[in-house]
Amino acid sequence: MSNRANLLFIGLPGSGKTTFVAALWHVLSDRSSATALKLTKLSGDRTYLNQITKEWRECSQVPRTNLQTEQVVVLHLDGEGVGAVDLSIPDLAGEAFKQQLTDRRMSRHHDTLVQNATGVMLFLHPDVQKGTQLAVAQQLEAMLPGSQTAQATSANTVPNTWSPDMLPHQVRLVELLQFLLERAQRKLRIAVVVSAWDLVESLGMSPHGFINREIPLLQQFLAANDDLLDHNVFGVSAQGGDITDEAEKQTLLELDDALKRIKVRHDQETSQDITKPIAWLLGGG
Ligand SMILES: Nc1nc2c(ncn2[C@@H]2O[C@H](COP(=O)(O)OP(=O)(O)OP(=O)(O)O)[C@@H](O)[C@H]2O)c(=O)[nH]1
Ligand SMILES: [Mg+2]
Repeated sequence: MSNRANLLFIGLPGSGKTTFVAALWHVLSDRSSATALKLTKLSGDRTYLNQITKEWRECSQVPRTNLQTEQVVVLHLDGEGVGAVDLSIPDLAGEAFKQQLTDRRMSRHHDTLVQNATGVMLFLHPDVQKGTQLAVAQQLEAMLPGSQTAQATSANTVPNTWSPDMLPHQVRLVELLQFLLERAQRKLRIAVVVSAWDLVESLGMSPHGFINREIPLLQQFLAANDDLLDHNVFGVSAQGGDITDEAEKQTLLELDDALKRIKVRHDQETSQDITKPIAWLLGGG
């Protein structure tokens, strides 16, 4: 008998959810590498998985998920410390999470997914830190009476009224987690996945170190709520590199085995096992 488990992948648009699912399906269906979780059988409609994994293999951009293209992926897995499990993972649109922030409402469908979630994977792309927050702060400063730059500030550089678009990235992530905790019925395991890890690995930090330094509000929120959640942080390069850079894309395509593109960093350990964060969410590791 298999247990049933439901994971919830959350993250803003472009945070790497679909790319992760595509690489995961490649690894599971390829079966040639040692992974914490293995596929036990194939069943259900695999059209979506095969389509995104084909794009992934070809180093093409996986299509952005929108509210119409959201799919639920079901995987039959087995692993040490986890046992046989029928795992369901909806590939949701980041757009839906963005709407939760602007409308402060969650659809009934999302609410059901939250209530049934065994574990949550929170995706964040390391590049989104590059925002305009400093520019906004400078504009606000210029508006203060007595500011040296106040005279030079023309009407069109004065910021408009506040809008949710101005929310810093880490505030958005904490908001998304607050929505979850409010609706979840039990203590949740949350795996934070810093996607596109290849872009930041040269900084020499561990994934924990990275969010500590770059996204401290999120780190503090996770630590302060340890009565409601258990968390862990992984750095995952699911694609292996920047496919918008032609030379880098060629290097990735020339690898004799696409599995070698994947890198998963956890604390000081680096592996190619993309099932690790899922195994941890399911109680293994
Ligand atoms: N450099 C690098 N970029 C990556 C990696 N994985 C994903 N990306 C890029 O990050 C972005 C994430 O894309 P998706 O996987 O579609 O993100 P998503 O969270 O599914 O987005 P929505 O469907 O809009 O919710 C894309 O531009 C990818 O090319 C990686 O391992 N390395
Ligand atoms: Mg997507």
